[in-house]
Amino acid sequence: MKIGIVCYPTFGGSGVVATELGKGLADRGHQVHFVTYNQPARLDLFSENLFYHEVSVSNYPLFDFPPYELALASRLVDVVRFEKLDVLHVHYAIPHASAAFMAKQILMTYGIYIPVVTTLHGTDITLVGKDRTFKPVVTFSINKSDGVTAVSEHLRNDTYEFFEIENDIKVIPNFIDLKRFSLKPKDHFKKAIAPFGERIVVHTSNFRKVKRTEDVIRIFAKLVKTIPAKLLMVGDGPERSQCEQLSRDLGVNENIRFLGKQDAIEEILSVSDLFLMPSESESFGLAALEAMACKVPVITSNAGGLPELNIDGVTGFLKDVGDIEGMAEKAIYVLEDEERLNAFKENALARAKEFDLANILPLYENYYVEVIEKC
Ligand code: GMT
Repeated sequence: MKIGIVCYPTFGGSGVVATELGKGLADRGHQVHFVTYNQPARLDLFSENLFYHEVSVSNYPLFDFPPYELALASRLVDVVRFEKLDVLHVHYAIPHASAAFMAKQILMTYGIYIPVVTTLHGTDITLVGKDRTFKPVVTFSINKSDGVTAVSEHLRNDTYEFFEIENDIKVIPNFIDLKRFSLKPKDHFKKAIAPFGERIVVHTSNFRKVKRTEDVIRIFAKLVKTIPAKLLMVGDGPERSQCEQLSRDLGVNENIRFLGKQDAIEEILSVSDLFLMPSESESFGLAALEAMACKVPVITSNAGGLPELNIDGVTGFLKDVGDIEGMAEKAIYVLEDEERLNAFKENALARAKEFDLANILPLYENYYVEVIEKC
């Protein structure tokens, strides 16, 4: 198939899923065309089946707000017409699904019908979508898509609850490339970070409010009273400086390293013993899956789709949002006993394997075929 992919080209979950999906489809012989405003962060390889079409928006002084959606729609018309695409797969409702709708309408004037599949990733529904400003556009673009997928049952149910949706929504969960995300021999790195054999706790995110990064610091401050440990905070974003200040206020800054944005996340996860994700909302929790694939158990909140990934008492623990005490208690429980920790590590990996790219990719391929045949 010739598949167009539209996504945010950033390190964020939806961009990562879209890029890894495109790379996987290209490996299986499909021709994949990315249409975005920047080269996607993980589109770092050359393949005869991968193409990248940049969307550039004019900076004409009249435009206080450069019209990205229109530029994207125009580019999509071009790419679909001249590359003869079979299907467009847009990740994130705003503005990608609405731009795709506009492109589809324009293409009809050329006698072309391009099927559009929209994947909902979470923040487009839970945060952005519920803002009344966007609600009509999100509802319309979901209903006008030829196929709609959501990354968890929970997100699917939320979408039906908050929007008037007439379309079927198919759940296709996030996936993991186990060739990249697996335990790497990084003992020298572990020694440098934890020279006295301390446990290594890790958090990776974009440090937005929804991630409750201050909870991570508070949980760590509690557990380090009982368990000698180090905390690695990976990523960057608006909450980082508050977290740095909080770690000083709680007197645990000597045991915490803020590493900023990192490409080789799998190497950091490979030296880690426990992953913390106390998010306010999380449609799936790709970062937790990445940790589990590197044999790291996870303590997460029970928000959103996290219970569909993290099995309570098996791959880690689930606690209510904001239950810092409960999360710290479970973190200590997992970390205090070597044998128990190893059992949790094995379970985490076994669960991650269920989300292997090789299992999930055919679900998308079959869905494209189903949607194309229906149109
Ligand atoms: O987590 C983020 O803030 C990034 C966000 C995004 O929109 O790119 O990630 C969302 O999509 C990921 C891929 O489907 C999911 O694994 C994340 O759980 C989801 N984030 C939230 O729901 C907060």
